[in-house]
Amino acid sequence: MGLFQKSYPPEIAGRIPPGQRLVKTWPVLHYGPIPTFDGANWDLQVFGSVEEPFTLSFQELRALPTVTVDADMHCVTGWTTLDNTWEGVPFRAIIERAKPAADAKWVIAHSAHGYTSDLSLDAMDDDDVLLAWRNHGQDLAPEHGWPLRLVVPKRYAWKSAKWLTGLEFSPKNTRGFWEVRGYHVHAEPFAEERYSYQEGPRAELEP
Ligand SMILES: Nc1nc2c(c(=O)[nH]1)N[C@H]1C(S)=C(S)[C@@H](COP(=O)(O)O)O[C@H]1N2
Ligand SMILES: [Mo]
Repeated sequence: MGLFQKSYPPEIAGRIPPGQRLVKTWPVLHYGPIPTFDGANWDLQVFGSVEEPFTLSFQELRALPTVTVDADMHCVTGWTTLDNTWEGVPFRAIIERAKPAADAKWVIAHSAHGYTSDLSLDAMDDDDVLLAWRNHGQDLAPEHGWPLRLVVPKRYAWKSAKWLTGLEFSPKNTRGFWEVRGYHVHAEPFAEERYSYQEGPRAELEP
């Protein structure tokens, strides 16, 4: 603990990863413009190394059973927010329907304007990972990812792609937008996995 590290009450201190600070507002952070949404032309494609690739229209997406997940959010620039209530479709429902092939080890999230993020299937196959369209009981604002964003609470928030348009299962990793720019493939906040130089030599091969 450095001299300038802010200290938090014990009940929340354990939820703030090293090098992070708690903020009360919800910052907006992304690269590039906010895409416009047109429900008639929107779809989500689930493809790659799966037995049952499928595409969901906006209506089909919104007809699926939903869950509510209470999760913290950690941006690698240093801010953390606690107790974000997300609503949407659990990623495990996508896994069940798509049936990943035995060799699928990675999931590449694709979103508007070519933004991508790569996650191990191990990281994605968790009960708090979801495709969300509501936060704290309200539809997501366009700047927070409407109509659909990925939420992976146990990874730095750049992995949680806003304006999600596709989920690609793959035996091999393809580094995402930030991962090719020097950020970590696994990105676990409590291990402070911020940068690619911290990765082991096989981080991209063995999830
Ligand atoms: N499509 C897309 N998703 C994105 C980003 C982006 O630039 N484009 N930025 C990421 C980063 S760095 C963070 S911290 C979170 C921020 O989400 P918020 O703006 O809803 O707080 O979105 C992530 N998802
Ligand atoms: Mo971020």
